[in-house]
Amino acid sequence: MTTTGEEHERAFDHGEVEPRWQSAWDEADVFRIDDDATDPEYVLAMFPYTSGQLHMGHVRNYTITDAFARFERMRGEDVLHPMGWDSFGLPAENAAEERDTNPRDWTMKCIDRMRDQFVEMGFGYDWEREVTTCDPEYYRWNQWLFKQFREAGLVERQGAELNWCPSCETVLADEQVEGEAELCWRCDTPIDHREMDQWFLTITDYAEELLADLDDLDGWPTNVREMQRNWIGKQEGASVAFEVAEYGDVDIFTTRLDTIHGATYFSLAPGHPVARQIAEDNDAVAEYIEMAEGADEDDLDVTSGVFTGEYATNPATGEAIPVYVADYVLTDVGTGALYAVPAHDDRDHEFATHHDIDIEQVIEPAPEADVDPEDVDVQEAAYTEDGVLDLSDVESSSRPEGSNGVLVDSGEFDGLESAEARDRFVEALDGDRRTEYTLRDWGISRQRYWGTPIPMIHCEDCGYVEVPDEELPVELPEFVHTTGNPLDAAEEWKHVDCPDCGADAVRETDTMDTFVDSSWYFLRYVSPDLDSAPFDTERASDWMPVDRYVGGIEHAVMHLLYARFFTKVLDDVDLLEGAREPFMNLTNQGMVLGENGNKMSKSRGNGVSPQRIIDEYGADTARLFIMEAAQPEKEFAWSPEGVQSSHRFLQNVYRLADEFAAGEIEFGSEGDIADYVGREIDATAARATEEYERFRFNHAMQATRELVSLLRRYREATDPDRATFERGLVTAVKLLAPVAPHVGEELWERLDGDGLIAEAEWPAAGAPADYATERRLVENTREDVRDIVDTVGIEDPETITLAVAPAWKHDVVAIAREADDVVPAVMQNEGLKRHGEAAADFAKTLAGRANIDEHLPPERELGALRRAGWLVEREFGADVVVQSADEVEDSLASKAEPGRPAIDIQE
Ligand code: ANZ
Ligand code: ZN
Repeated sequence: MTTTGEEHERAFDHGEVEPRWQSAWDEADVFRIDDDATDPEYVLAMFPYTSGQLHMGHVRNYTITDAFARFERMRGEDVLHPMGWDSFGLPAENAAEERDTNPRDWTMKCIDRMRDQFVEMGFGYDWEREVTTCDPEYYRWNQWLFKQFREAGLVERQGAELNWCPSCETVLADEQVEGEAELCWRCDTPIDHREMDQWFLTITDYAEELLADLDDLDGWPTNVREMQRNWIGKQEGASVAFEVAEYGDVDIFTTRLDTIHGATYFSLAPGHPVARQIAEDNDAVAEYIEMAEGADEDDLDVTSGVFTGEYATNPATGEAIPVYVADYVLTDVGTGALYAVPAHDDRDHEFATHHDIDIEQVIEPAPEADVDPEDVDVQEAAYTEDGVLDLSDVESSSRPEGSNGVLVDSGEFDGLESAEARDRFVEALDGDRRTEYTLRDWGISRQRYWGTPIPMIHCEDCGYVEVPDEELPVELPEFVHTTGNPLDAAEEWKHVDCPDCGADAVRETDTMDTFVDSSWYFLRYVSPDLDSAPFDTERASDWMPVDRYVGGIEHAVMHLLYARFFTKVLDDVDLLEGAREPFMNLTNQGMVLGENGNKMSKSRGNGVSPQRIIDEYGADTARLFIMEAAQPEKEFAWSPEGVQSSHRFLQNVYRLADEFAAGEIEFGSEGDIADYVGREIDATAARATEEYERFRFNHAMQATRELVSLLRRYREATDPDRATFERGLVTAVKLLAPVAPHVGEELWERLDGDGLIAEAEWPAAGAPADYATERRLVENTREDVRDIVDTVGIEDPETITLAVAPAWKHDVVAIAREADDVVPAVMQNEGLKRHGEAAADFAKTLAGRANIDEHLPPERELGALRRAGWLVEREFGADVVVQSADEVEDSLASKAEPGRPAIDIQE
């Protein structure tokens, strides 16, 4: 960029200015929050995984919380705005393999690089509260909490299916299995699935509460709550027994007991014990089970299955129906067995069609339903309607009762509605009501090195024994390069004495899922150095919940659900008090797309490096552009023009303030105009404040831009009033400062502000009463003048007269806004009688209008138009006269209406 000498002096040199203010904040400890603060505003961004690379998604995420935290701080709030590092995980292990280093050194380097970039972006964190999950002082508490959970009965060892590489003889993480063919990432051998015991946290114990409390999280986006509801997947149903000859009673789980007369086959999951029993004497079934268990869940379609030759007896009809083993029946859902009703279930319909099984209709639309029973053909497609089907997106408190499906061909139950039939069948068949959840327990075992060692020791005699508290943390041994889990190879580390009996024993070599780390890091920020507990219970109870949480939608389910689960458990074991939900308000920022509207990515070659933007334009430009481009939840495409525009705006504000500071502006005093500008300043502050509160930073910046351009016009139009102009500048700079903090500081200094703007007081936000109405009046009037000038074709207007409607017309409007029948109401009004016909005529014109706007009393209209007259003068180069109706000729006065002054233009 080339600039002339003079412009250069006026330009804002970000390379010099930004680091200077970053040090100033640091020295003044602006972002530090005292331990004894009571209930500070807790503003939190999801901490980053330590890839070492800051991308635009991060920049957006962190600019949002930073701007909001700065806004709240200026409003006088104590603000807790911490940052940390989600620093365990497989990528570090892979990087270490590739680079001949170890995960710790690699991770620490990444952290240093990212921290530097955060500082360069001007993000204001309390670095004394920095939390690093791979630090033994952090993961020690993962281990301690694991033991607390275990004590509370929330840890179990259960079998789980794992990826196994037969050649490396090791378990592989899902990420280590490559491609459709499922090859080991190291040796390209096709992997197997093996059932092995793993550690689980029994989150299912909290399924009901995790679901129910979603109803109260009204500071969360609806889609996230819905995703969690679906993930938890509550199904209310029943179980009843079918007798399978020779094998006895087999329980099924169903949500549609009303359809039981339509069952035409019975189906077992491949893992069901009865399926295994049948397989003992039936090769086809044995083969099918083996095939199904080796395959990946998604590889088999709904029609995959095999007939067993056995029959099950339907307890409702006494009918014998064929028993299949089918992969679409899941072993660990419900009872792992179901009766199938092809007429009323899509999957069953597809299966039955493929296997040529009967389809028998037992439900038809109720008379009041939209669908004609004649139009339902279950041979073609399943009729799945029952009126209460789609509950997942309905808050549990407001779910509809009842049903619009009615039973047919169901014996004595014919004619009943589905919902009622379900109740009656449970009784009649001696079934059990049963609630099932799709949510599974949380398997936290990972067979990798770079994670928290699970603090258990296995002893031949004592079984699993906990590592005693005083031996925590169980620190990771040195990293070794190996094909399998490096912890398995760490012989010296692995072999220990049993804490109970002293015999030779072996450490658990699995580490914890890194989601454990992120399930409580927001509590560690409260007391990051505490070495007697994971966090200070009293302070955490006071500071929680997080008031504003901002992060990516990719965490909508797992991270947020696990963090909610942890919070509830911690409350139950008395480590927290009264904070059963961790995050009050949640915002998921939208994606930053590349210029072409595609997702930004290195491989697509459309990535924009934050570092390049910082270097070229400065952090403030990047921050401002991102915040102006869209509201936080919306995605937007990167735009070089947008970046330029933000950059130019910052330079403009800078120049205006600089000219002011340099004493280059001539001042005078003009009462009405100064009044107008003064009121605009107040109104802008009020508007911007509200927009900041609502996380509509783009609107707040729009208001700020308008104020700055008003100040420029003010300066050009007249010799402005010094105090008003200065107040306008100060206000604009303050409104801008949370988003563009470096420019904010620089200008604050030029304007002789006290201390740092980061700690300055937010502008008082009292908008003048009815200001929106006043603005509308001014804007409408300006538009009307423009219309007249255009339509009449006036070249060079000399005088523009604006005449405000008389008081009695205001009275008529007031009556019209209230009354149903306008004309009689006006005619009956004593005060209006003397305006007789004129009042009636005016009432008639109002009666025809759909809505009648609020309006200001005549004196306020006069004042507002007089203050804003200069804008019209500037626009048309004419004199503007503002008068009340009785000061002008009747022919003009009669045209004036409240909110719409009469306009006369003379050439
Ligand atoms: C009979 C029936 C008739 C069902 C009908 C549905 C419709 P959703 O889909 O959420 O309602 N089910 C039971 N156990 C299963 C398992 N282990 N694996 C796969 N599916 C299983 O889930 C409940 C339904 O899923 C149950 O209700 C059952 O099929 C099936 F017209 O029973 B239903
Ligand atoms: Zn032992």
